[in-house]
Amino acid sequence: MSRLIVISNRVAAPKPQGEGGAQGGLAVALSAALREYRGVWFGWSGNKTDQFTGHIDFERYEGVTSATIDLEEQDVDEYYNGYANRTLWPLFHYRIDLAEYDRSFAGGYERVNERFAETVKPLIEPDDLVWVHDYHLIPLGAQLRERGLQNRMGFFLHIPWPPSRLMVSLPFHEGLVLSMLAYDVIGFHTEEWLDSFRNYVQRELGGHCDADGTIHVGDRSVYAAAYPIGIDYKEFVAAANSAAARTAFDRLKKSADGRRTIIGVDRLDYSKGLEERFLGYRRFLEEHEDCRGQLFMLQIAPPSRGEVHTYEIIREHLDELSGRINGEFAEVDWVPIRYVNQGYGREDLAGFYRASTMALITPLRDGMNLVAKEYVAAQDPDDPGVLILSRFAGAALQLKDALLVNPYSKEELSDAIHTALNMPLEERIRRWRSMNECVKQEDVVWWRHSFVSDLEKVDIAHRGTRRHDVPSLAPQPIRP
Ligand code: GDG
Repeated sequence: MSRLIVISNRVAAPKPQGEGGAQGGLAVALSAALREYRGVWFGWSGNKTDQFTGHIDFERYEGVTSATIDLEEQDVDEYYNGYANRTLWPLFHYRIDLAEYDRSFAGGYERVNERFAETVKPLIEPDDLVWVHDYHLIPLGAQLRERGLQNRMGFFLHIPWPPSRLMVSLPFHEGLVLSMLAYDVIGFHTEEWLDSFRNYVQRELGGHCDADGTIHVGDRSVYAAAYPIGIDYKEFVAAANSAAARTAFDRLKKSADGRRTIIGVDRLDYSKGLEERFLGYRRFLEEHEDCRGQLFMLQIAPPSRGEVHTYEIIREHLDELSGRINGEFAEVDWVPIRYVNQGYGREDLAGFYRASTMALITPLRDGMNLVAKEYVAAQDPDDPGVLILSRFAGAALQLKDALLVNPYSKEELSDAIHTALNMPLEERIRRWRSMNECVKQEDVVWWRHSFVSDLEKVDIAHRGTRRHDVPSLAPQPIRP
């Protein structure tokens, strides 16, 4: 069996129990996928260095070798905080109003991708499968090909692919997308993101798409498909049944004092629709005076990307908005929103999910959303809670028995909370069973198998040794 070389921006190899914390969805999913693999996970350590040397730190835990490098401050500013999180993240989440285009960001992004390519290449053996993850590393495949790598290489995008009309607002967008054609397989979470990608390739690059999923642009061909990511179902159900989860369950139930809980768990990010969620809940409190005091919202939102200004702003807005709603509706013995900016261990989260009458998961745009699946997996089969889910999350295409809502509509959110509160047990069980079946079958192992087996099928001999002259994302201005 080939080894698997996973390359992503950050590396979070599985840690001993008790070192939980707020890992992102990608980290959680890949830890699970790599646990069984004889593989290497390569990426940035999260640390800075004065001078990039290409030194790699190796660590081994539970069969996974992690290989990490430190980056210079300028790299982190331009590549991570810059192009990845101030340009691509907002653009790919349809927020061109927040996207910042700066040539230095694009230059830093290219430089760091080159540094990754230079450093990881010596670790890759001829038979290895290479699997690159997410928007931080789109051009890495082309950088590796330029250095002569002929291995089977796949790329998975964990966030949405934007409609072409938005994508073209990115300067030198063609260069970025052409660089993706260096991979053999490209994966998206849903057909919707895949369609947008195909549409871009046809409209902007003059490519064409075969019915079998192969995309052709000039003499290059790549297979692109949808592979919806799942959770580590077994691990999460075990977490939900652990002693720590029971303690967390009891803690929440005790403090709820007979009141029902609406739970939300999200990285503090504008794409997660937290402001709109609070306003929808506020509308509910306004419209249903009789329900005040009978329920409360627990919003867990560990801060992320604190060095990016838009994240400071959203944090301030949410502090202010939650305070305002609490001030407006609270009683001496009841506060409508418990807004918590810290992370919890996975067992704790599982216990909180199980203790909650409903989950309100309403991103404005989300590649998939793993919290929705975790909520389903954590429920008591005899008395499950209700999932209210944004129709703009990738997960909505699989979890059709959730109460699907438009997260921008306060009325829809309010109505859905009311429906969930009053949903009869039989209906809750029926909806939950169908969602649970999907979360259980299409788990992270299924996701990894689907992607990796398509990558294994790539016929390298047929592909030949392609050249990849990729236009720069930050060409220097032409001087007279
Ligand atoms: C990206 C895409 C896609 C959150 N708070 C705590 C905590 N978490 C964990 C959750 C969940 C993960 O973080 C969040 O995953 P999501 O999928 O909801 O969102 P992103 O972080 O934005 O992930 C997303 C994902 O990649 C995978 O492809 O689904 O669309 O945006 O697992 O449980 N974990 C702990 N404590 C917390 O307080 N332990």
